[in-house]
Amino acid sequence: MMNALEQYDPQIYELIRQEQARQSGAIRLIPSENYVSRAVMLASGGCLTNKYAEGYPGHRYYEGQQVTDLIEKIAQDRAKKLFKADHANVQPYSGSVANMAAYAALVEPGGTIMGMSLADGGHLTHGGKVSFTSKFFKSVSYRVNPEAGRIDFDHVRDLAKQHRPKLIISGATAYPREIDFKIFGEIAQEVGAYHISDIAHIAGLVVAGIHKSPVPYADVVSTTTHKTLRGPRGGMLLCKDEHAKKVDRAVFPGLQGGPHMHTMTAIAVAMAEADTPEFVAYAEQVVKNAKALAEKLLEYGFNLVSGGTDNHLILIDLRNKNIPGKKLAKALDRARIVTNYNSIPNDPSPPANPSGLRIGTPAITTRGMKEEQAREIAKLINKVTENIDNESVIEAVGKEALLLCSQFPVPDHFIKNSNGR
Ligand code: DSN
Repeated sequence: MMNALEQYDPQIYELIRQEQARQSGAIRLIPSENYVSRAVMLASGGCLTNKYAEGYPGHRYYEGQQVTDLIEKIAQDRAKKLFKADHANVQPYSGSVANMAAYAALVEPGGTIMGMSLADGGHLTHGGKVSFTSKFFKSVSYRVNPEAGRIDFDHVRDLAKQHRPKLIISGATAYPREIDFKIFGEIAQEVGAYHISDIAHIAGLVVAGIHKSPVPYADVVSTTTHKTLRGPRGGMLLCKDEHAKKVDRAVFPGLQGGPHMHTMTAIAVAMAEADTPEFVAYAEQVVKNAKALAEKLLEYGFNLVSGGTDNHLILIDLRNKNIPGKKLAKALDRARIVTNYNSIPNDPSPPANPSGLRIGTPAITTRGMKEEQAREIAKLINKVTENIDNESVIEAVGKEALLLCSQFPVPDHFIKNSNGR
């Protein structure tokens, strides 16, 4: 495929080659990123990109669905098995659309939704001020406890009782601790709200059994497919049978037209990969690596929101280092360590130049790195932090990072194929 691209569009071929080199020559710590297998890559770049399939298997608005129906059913079945859910919709283009569809399925426009504040680790689509989720719905946000950096369920319950939302969203995008979905389910029941759980970040940890699944406690579970779950860029909704029709109608024809069949095909492949002991071992290592990285950072005097991590991500509060998150993220990027600057709870600085840095371990774990390398990475982060204005040190760290990358090349395959290879 790449040979054909080189021949027909050398300019784009060259840029893809450069991006591939960047991904392989950098320590990628953005917690929502990963490396997919060659099998996932092939499926997402295959001929299914040519097919329109508006509707659902057996009920399409276009002919020629002999193969697409089979693929969508396989993707649905694999997702249902993996997440132990009654129903799966594998059509959402992304997590944002999946969330919007879940809300639209259960709440009338103008109804009240309640999610974690963006500033405290929630996602834009959990009712963030600038998101359409707060324009089409009335949004109420719960905060984390400012000292502990953790969800305060008394506060969530009080707010729910005060505002009587139609739905409560559990889940986050920058929250380093395990979330008790059962309590969220109980609070939702107490106030007569639906419970939607967004597990985009931790889906891989949930299917591996490391974090408890929200499926028994939520009306609808929303996820992306590309973070810890290690599939292509996409979204998915899981729900109880009673909500299946409403959820399906909200996705199509409510919010989307034809599903991206190539992505769905790759999701099917990723679901099979996630249903293996190798995936469980990877997910366990993701958390071990995050804990090792967090412990070493603490030793270097970094303040971590909530004091550490239970999952794949770490949120560093940089105020004691007197370095804005953006400045450190940019310096680290020059040193081949890729992170993202992020708000911390009660951040005195604005989101465009916040006080935090968000890092995570899915991608380095996929490369085979373990606790020893996680600690080494903490050392490199510290070196850049302590020499933030010294370009020659930053360059030297970049060389160390490149060496580490060369020792852990990006693998093509993560699981044995059916021939045992
Ligand atoms: N904003 C993405 C992330 O990086 O967490 C989630 O959509």
